[in-house]
Amino acid sequence: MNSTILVGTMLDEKAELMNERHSQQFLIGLPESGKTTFLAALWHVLFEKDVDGSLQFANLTGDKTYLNNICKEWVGVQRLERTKLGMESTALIQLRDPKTELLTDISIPDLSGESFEQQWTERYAEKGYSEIIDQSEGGLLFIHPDIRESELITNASQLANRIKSPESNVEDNHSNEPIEWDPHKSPTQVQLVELLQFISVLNRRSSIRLAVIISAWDRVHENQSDPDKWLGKRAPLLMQFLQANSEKFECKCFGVSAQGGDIEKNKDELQSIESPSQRIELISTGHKKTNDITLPLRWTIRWD
Ligand SMILES: Nc1nc2c(ncn2[C@@H]2O[C@H](COP(=O)(O)OP(=O)(O)OP(=O)(O)O)[C@@H](O)[C@H]2O)c(=O)[nH]1
Ligand SMILES: [Mg+2]
Repeated sequence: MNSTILVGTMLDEKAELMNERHSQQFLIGLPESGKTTFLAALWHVLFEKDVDGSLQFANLTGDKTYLNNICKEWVGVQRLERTKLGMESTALIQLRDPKTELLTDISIPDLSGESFEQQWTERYAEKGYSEIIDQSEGGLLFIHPDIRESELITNASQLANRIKSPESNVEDNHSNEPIEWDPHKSPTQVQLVELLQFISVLNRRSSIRLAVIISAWDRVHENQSDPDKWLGKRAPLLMQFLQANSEKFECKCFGVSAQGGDIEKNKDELQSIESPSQRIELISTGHKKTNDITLPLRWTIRWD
């Protein structure tokens, strides 16, 4: 672990002690759920230190090329490349809390969404992933608002009643050819519950903090000030799973627009904002909107 101390000499002793702390965090989510965009915006805010009260960058061990590259594209409102299997990157970032002067190292690997999809489709987790999860104190689960919806039980029973009724014409409408099961087409929330079940098994801590990030929040038009309500309505299975497993997953929900808008439609508008950190919007239920994208991490590393 890098022991370089970047704060003033009066804090050296304290910082050295605090440097002992390392917090592994995970970042999970299906393909295109907003993980890399979030990481790019987070790196910008940590580094620029231009958002009041936000966590700040103190030091970094490892290669920062990846973080710098995604950040440069994010600042320029460019479309970020999809994270491919095998090109995932990890860096050890030392964070400083300006309110308390505490320091901690965190590592948050940016994994490809495909590696998470594979856990559902092939029921297999890579050894490296298992180790990260086992060592993690907490993490961030991403869900994009354009989710693949599930049929609700209430709708399913209506459909069943229609099929049963003698005047039903359901059978006439479509062929009765069974549709072959394709795990890729499963509802988003079903796949996410499976990811969390993997984590329950792989992580041996009695409890971990899980920040549920509903990304691209600028696309959300219902319950805009209430991400908890959005999740309960649009992903009820996931919400109920989290409530039923609240001893393992201490959970908090955030609506986050890391990009600030649509990369095509709002490009000029986004580019004209002088400070890129001002594009970011984050909301949690019962709190005001803020630009501080470090809040979920502050919560999962238990500095809040
Ligand atoms: N409107 C809007 N779109 C966003 C936002 N954040 C991400 N997106 C879009 O969501 C898509 C996926 O974003 P990524 O950050 O690449 O997602 P990812 O989870 O890293 O995807 P993989 O690398 O495939 O696992 C892209 O088309 C982004 O432009 C946001 O805040 N607002
Ligand atoms: Mg990515």
